[in-house]
Amino acid sequence: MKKIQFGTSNPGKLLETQKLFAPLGFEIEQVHISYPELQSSDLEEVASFGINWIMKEKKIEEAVIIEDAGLFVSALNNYPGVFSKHFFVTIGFDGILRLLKGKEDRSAYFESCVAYCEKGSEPLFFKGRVDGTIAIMPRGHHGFGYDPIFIPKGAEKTFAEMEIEEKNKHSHRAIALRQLAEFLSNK
Ligand code: ITT
Repeated sequence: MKKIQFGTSNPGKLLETQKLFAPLGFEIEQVHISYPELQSSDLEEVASFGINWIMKEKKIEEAVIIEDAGLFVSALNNYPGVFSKHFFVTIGFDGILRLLKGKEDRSAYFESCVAYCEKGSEPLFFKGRVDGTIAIMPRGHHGFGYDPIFIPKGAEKTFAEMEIEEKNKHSHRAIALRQLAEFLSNK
């Protein structure tokens, strides 16, 4: 089984990635490497800085991925976006629901940028986006982060009401990871 290390502190991201790659014969191993997060409004810039820093500073066995993601809410001028983690740990998804009270436009999207790098090669980037709406009330107990308030387009459930396999049919992360999987299977 081929191994890819995943530099993440987020067990939810890890599980979603493992579920998607297991049938393809890849073992995804979590590694705890914290890397500096660039202050930029562009996820790819953040991921690019992170992966280049890791390849320079850390010992990678064969290949590594990192992922940066965020929730972009239209009525909040696309906030929290790249600040999604900070917003989540300080104000939480309740804060989004409060800010959207009385607003008609509840559209939002999640975006993901996956950076992948093999030892001795240049990093590659894969992006995914899922459009949807912010629910009126939080629903569901699966997943992490903003999952209880995000309903992807074409679904009625929030991400938190879905098992991982179902979330992976829709999610920004799965869209980006499937492109990486396709790249790896064509190598
Ligand atoms: P890393 O260690 O991999 O960086 P993280 O949780 O810090 O994990 P990000 O920096 O990408 O991840 O932060 C993005 C935040 O956006 C994350 O903490 C969640 O609050 C939110 N988020 C991203 N993807 C999500 C998803 O699929 N479902 C719910 N919330 C998500």
